[in-house]
Amino acid sequence: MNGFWKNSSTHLNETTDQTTVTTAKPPVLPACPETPPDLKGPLRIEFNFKVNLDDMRKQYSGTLHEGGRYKPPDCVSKHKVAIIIPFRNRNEHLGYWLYYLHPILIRQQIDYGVFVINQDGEGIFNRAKLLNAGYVEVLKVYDYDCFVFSDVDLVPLNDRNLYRCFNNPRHLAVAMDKFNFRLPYTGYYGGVSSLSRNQYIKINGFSNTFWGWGGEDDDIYQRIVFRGMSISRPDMETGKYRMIRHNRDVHNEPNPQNPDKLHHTRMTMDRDGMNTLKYTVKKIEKDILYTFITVDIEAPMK
Ligand code: BGN
Repeated sequence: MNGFWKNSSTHLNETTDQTTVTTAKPPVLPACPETPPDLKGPLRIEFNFKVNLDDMRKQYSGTLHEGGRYKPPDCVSKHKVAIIIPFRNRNEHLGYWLYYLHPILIRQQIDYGVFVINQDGEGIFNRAKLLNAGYVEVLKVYDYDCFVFSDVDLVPLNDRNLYRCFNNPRHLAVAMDKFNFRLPYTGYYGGVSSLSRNQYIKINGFSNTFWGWGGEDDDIYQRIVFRGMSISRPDMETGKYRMIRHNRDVHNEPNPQNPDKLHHTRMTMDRDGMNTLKYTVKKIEKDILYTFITVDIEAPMK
């Protein structure tokens, strides 16, 4: 027996014989189980320490791949998920987010990547337009079929809240501490949500025209309803979130024009969305913990 293996490896160096190539193939991995086996349930989340990103980079160097990407090593995940985070000037929040979310997402056994979409310049912030740009950019990287859109200041309190896609668009952040662990209103779709590629295409993506704070999530909710879909949600225990406290960004003040726009969503959604998106990529930085994409979204000044 020993002799046989010895001979065939010597053989490998000398010729590219078909049978030798076949024996060198890696084993076929099984599909990951529907329910990830190592979830812990409720988690303790605190924001009272400093996150050291360099320590994390070392810790994850053998686990994550360049650009903040992960694949379970011992099974094939059927969930190819891009996590898209709209961003500007919130490095401290991003540290906590990465610190808590990577281990959770790894336990959830998804094939995922973390993409931070950074708004360039000092213009008014536009969350939904950044999410649209993120959708386009991540599809240039990998064949993602599911998109989780997450604010940078939200960390789940339960790892059974699955960062994947469902038969209907999902709202994940259903019980945030800032709303006393309740939904503020039935049609609330803010914070963290997921849509499959088909669901996103059905609603023409998100609006590009909600500048400043407020209403863009209500607009997404309406798009979903107007296209005949409903919202899928985890139960209120599983859907608990902690928000990192912060002051409002001066470039993200409530915009008094936004509420009225919600009366027109049904009429405008087909001509305001992924089919009218315009932006330019300024820079792409690949870190071991995330991909950081800076985009110019033609933001007006305050
Ligand atoms: C709502 C905002 C949402 C926000 C939630 C929770 C608007 C539109 C006019 C009603 N909607 O009032 O965008 O996520 O509060 O903070 O401002």
